[in-house]
Amino acid sequence: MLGTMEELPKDYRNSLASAGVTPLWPMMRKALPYGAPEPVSAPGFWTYESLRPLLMQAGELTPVEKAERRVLVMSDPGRGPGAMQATASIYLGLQLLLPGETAPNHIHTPSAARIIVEGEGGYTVVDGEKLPMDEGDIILTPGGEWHEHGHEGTEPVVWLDALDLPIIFYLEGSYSREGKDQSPRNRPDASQVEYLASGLAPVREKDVVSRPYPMVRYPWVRTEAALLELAKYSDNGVAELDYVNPETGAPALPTLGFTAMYLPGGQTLAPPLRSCSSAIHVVKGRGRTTVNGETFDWGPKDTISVPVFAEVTHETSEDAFLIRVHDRPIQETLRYYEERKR
Ligand code: 1HN
Repeated sequence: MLGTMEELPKDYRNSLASAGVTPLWPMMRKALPYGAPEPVSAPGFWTYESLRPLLMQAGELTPVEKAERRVLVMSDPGRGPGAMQATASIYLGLQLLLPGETAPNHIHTPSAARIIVEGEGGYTVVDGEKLPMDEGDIILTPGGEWHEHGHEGTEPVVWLDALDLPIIFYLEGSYSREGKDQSPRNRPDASQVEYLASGLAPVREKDVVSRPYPMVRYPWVRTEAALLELAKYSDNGVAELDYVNPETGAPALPTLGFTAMYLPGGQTLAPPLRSCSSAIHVVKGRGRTTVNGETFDWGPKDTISVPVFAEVTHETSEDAFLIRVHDRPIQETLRYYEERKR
């Protein structure tokens, strides 16, 4: 047993505090738990059915000009009400844009990605490139890239934002700047022009380097088709594909990775325990997922959060397509990503 704070004489503790120091040994086990981390985060579950009416109400209560981004943030149950994060590293929020509205151009240090949940006619402009928002698409707005949203359709558009904000905030690195509206280039985005086929990239002149994020939109139609094709040749019918930078193969963002999953109906899947935390968003299908003994019955557009090293079991009642957002890339960079077989 390590010594505790209470064992130390009161006047000694006061002297330590006055000197601006604190003893390590009473905090040693908290700072370095044995064998595995002890997460604060708890499993979370947000149904679209419960959040959609609240989001539409936000649309009535708060004009977009007074919100800049009209978002309901998913609070980690382990941190409680008001928490601005879903796991230690992942911020999740549902954002609403009504027809004709715009969300102004800005730039910031955290990186973001959005998964389109509902609606047609929404778009994001990233670094001059106008990206249509179709359901299931992933659109990246990496740190340091100007971005703004607009809506040319007739019904509400909703998307799920995932950001590395908790990390950048913890590093005291989070800030933004506002800018003038961008003038979108009059050309379809790179996913529709330059990166139409996996394995093919545009020819570049000598010494011309590609942009750090050459493709910031991943159309869902292509993801779904690729999953179904891969699943045909998989032993258990399950298929998983990572979203990568098409020039380098690197994860979509430096901090966050995105994995598309196809699970056929009637399947039980118990992935390894992972050192990364995740959020799982249901694009289509139904099933039940147990996270550390908590069971969530999910359907289309629902979202689950998974703390580090959680025991996860998925059971599908229908063919299901999921997108998993995770912080494996940052853990790989820091060289501690780990998987443990169950
Ligand atoms: C942001 O820029 C967006 O651009 C969404 O849509 C959510 C949450 C925190 C900080 C910046 C967006 C955000 C955000």
